[in-house]
Amino acid sequence: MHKYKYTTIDPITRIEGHLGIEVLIDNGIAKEAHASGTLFRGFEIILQGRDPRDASRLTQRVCGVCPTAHATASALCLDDAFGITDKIPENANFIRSLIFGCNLLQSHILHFYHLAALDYVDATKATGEIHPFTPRYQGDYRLSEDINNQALKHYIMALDIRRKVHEMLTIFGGKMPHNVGIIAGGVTERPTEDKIANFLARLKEIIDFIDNIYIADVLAVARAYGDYFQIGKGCGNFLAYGGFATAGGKLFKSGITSDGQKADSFKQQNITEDVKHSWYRDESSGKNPKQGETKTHPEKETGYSFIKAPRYEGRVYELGPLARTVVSFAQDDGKTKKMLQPILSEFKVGVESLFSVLGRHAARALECKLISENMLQWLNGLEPDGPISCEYEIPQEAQGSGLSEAPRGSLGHWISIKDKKIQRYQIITPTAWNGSPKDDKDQSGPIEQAIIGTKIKDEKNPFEVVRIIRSFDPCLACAVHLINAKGKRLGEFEVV
Ligand code: NFE
Repeated sequence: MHKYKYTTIDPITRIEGHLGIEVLIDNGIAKEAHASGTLFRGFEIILQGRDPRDASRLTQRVCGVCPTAHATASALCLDDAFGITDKIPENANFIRSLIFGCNLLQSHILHFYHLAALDYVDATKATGEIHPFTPRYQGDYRLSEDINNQALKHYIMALDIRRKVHEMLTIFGGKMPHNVGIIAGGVTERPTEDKIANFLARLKEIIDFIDNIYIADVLAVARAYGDYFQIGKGCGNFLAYGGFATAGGKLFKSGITSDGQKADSFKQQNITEDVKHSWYRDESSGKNPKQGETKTHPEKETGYSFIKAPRYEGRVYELGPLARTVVSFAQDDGKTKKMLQPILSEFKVGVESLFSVLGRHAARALECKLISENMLQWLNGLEPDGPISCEYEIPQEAQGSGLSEAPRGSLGHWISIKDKKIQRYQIITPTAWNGSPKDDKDQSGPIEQAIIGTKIKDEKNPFEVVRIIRSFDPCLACAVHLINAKGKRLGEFEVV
């Protein structure tokens, strides 16, 4: 009989939310991985029977980290259902992008410095203290003392930068989290010269931080941990809905690719959600979110997660900053190619090496550069006397969808309206894709696939596993909700 070592990390700390991972290790290799979202969300149920306009307020409560992504997707969804997508004034498009862009920047900076960096930076070297930097693993910290100390200073500096990005968001969004600026039909806040100047003053400092500190720190980590260009590849399929309307189309391109060289167009009717291994009733399996249902079945024996398994044409796809970068690269996007080239040259790697732990961190930092620089154009495009919203009537019956990007990948909202009320609402978050369990064909989800096959050097300190998981920046608050408290368990036992 085969004896496996079976490692459970639950919860994974320094991520957003509560994710449990079980990894089956055989002779130092991860043979099997189960990603489990052990909380139930249920916003789809809360929304039934409500005024459709409530969606932009309530769905933001799905998560305090990416609420503006939900505000954006729900506003697009309502615009579509109300038949006003083409009537949204340019001012409103720019202000929506500015509000959402702030949130994306803040989220990426949060992820690198306050969630992921301590996998690479040894906080105890400078402070001599383990607390409050726990839990942490022992061993594989490779940065020189100087770079390590500098990174710790930047850890503190990044807190201040995030505060300033929040302030920037409130100029047009009113507050953070859960802005009140983005609504169906446009936005609530008029652009004034004062507000534009206020935004700009902060933006210059943020751009400076991204260009000279954030990107430099990611490169410093990449130089010391170069083997992580080969670790955590995952499914190798990438999908992006596209986002951030600009004058020349979308800043983030829409599409799918499997090699980073050639992209195909994305069609939302090809999305389905499987539930064979999720705690939902089997009759809702395989449905497109337009017809999607949320019927829980927590006792289901084949289930191991409250996350469904979203698939595209029945295949597993990774979403997120890396997916957006690769999808744009495959479409020959000049800005993306220009940003990536110095990295590919310095590390002497091809685009396929970006399908990795380090590729995900690099893509996140680079898209901060892209967004922050585009903010200057969006600010310049504002017309203080121009309109900020359009009129509409809530239809008696309608359907709509709102596809956007979120910090962690593509985000979709779908609505059906009946008697002017929400009849059905479905949300598929990026972490639902990336953190999904196996599907009806037993294909493992993207994070699971990225772990399977990985060599684990020290099973008591499974750096590889947590670095892979955190490179996806999972947010289980987004994917699932409602706590079913479980303690931390990190150990080994034999499965016979
Ligand atoms: Ni809670 Fe979210 C993002 C969304 S992830 S953070 O980004 O949508 O599923």
